[in-house]
Amino acid sequence: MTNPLHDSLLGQRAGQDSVFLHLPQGGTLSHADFAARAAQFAGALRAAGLRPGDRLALQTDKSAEALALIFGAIQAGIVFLPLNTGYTPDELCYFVENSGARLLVAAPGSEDRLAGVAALPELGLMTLGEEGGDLADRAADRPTRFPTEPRAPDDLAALLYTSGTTGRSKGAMLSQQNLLSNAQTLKAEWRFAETDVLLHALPIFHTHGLFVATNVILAAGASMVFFPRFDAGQMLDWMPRATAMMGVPTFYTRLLEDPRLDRDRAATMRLFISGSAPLLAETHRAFEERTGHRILERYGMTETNMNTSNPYEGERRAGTVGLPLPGVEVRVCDAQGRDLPRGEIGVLEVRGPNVFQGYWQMPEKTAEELRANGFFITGDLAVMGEDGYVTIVGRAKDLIISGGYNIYPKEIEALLDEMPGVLESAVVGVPHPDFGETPVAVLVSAPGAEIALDAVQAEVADKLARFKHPRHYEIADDLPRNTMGKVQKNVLRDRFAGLFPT
Ligand code: MCA
Ligand code: AMP
Repeated sequence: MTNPLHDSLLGQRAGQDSVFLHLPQGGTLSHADFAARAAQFAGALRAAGLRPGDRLALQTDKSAEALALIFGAIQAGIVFLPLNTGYTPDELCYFVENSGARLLVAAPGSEDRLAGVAALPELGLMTLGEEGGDLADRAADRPTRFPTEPRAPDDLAALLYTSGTTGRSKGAMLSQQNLLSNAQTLKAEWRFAETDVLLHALPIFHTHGLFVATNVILAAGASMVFFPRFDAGQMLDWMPRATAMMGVPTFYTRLLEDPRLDRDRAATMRLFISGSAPLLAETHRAFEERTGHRILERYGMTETNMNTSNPYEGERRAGTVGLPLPGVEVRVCDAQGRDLPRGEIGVLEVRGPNVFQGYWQMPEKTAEELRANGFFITGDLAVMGEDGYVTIVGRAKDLIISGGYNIYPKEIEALLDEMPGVLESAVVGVPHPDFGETPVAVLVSAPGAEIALDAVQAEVADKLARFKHPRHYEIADDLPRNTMGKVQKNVLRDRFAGLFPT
């Protein structure tokens, strides 16, 4: 095999007329059509001067074209970094600079908005959208076959930015083998086959939508209904033509709000999978009552792909993330990395072919989170039962998960602390009926100063993606602290727990 990820996912089906994508706006795309378009993108990237190992940044709307670009990059040995479409130019600059990307691909019409980013040295800017763009035009002129670039299993395929357990975003280096091994394991564990039709409404700039959903479907030779975004009504329209769905918990709570969701509508479905954030046991039960299906919950991270899953056959236990996947070692440890007995709460550590290669150009950060013996410290607090089922009980890291998107309080606090009149700030996650959790900001004013909340919110809107914006601000005299002087975020969480009734 020359390029294991390309060959196993797309290459082996490149000549097949079988459907890969059902497009809700009309029509389908076969494996052969998709492979041909990916090859054209591979050619266009090469013609633009990108060599194997170079980085390609993309902030594009979800479309078949954007997906084909990603698979073109894989075929050409180019390392891609997909970026949340909600990121502001300020946020984007960091990722592009840090990764040393040679090319940024963005939506047509975004050139003015991205002028500051495009001014970075040695960076090209091209556009791509559902309806075209200059990269699409260039690709149209390229041959529909491309000589696949040979890659070794440890060669990098993608850089996915995540803040990990602390601080500024870091590029998680994912190798060909990391991605392929996980796709093959999940395909087998979840019994995906050519007859499956997946409802795909996740974004394709994160592990869940790209590596879990798309790679598993390709590995199985199955097809997916490729929605531009999640819309409960549209999902329900398509459900009778599908067999499986993958989603974050918000998908499930929103589906439950629609009275059309019932046993009949879900009659052709064989599997509903949830992940990226905790699924409430209550949602699990309500979904089973309405549809007769027990949601299969699994657990993973950007750095590790998927680690544990409830079983396909066997008990899908609400409130747990199931058992370690085959080939993945999972242990619950104390802070020194010593194994704790079953039933005790500790930090979850994982090791296996799924675990990433480290953080891009940050060897110290890598050493802090990836032990010399190969175990990765997830920062999630968990307990493992006698029967091996893992339950995530909390987080040792300061992280908020809103609708499946990660928000790092530190990033928001750093911005708030710089605002005129602000002495200090604290951001905490509180329960939210739709997003699971949402950030709330507490601001303390400097002596004699007054905080202009309008100005604070305007600055937040300018600098940070919408999903990170606190949904509530409070001005307080001080922050609760323990005897060591550390801010007691749990006190703040309790104080605001009932702000958004769930
Ligand atoms: C959109 N908004 C959000 C979110 N999404 N705010 C907070 N949290 C969010 N997740 C903003 C919108 O910009 C909008 O702003 C307002 O909130 C309401 O938008 P709405 O129409 O309700 O949102 P939506 O477009 O329907 O999106 C909600 C969503 C979406 C469907 C839950 O966020 C989503 O697809 N989430 C999935 C994320 C995901 O794939 N995570 C996997 C990460 P305004 O009001 O100003 O217009 S991978 C991972 O975690 C690991 C590896 C794993 O285990 O999978
Ligand atoms: P990310 O950094 O986007 O890869 O997010 C990974 C984090 O999401 C994990 O470290 C967990 O905190 C959380 N997560 C993912 N799946 C689950 C799940 N099923 N239950 C609870 N938390 C989860």
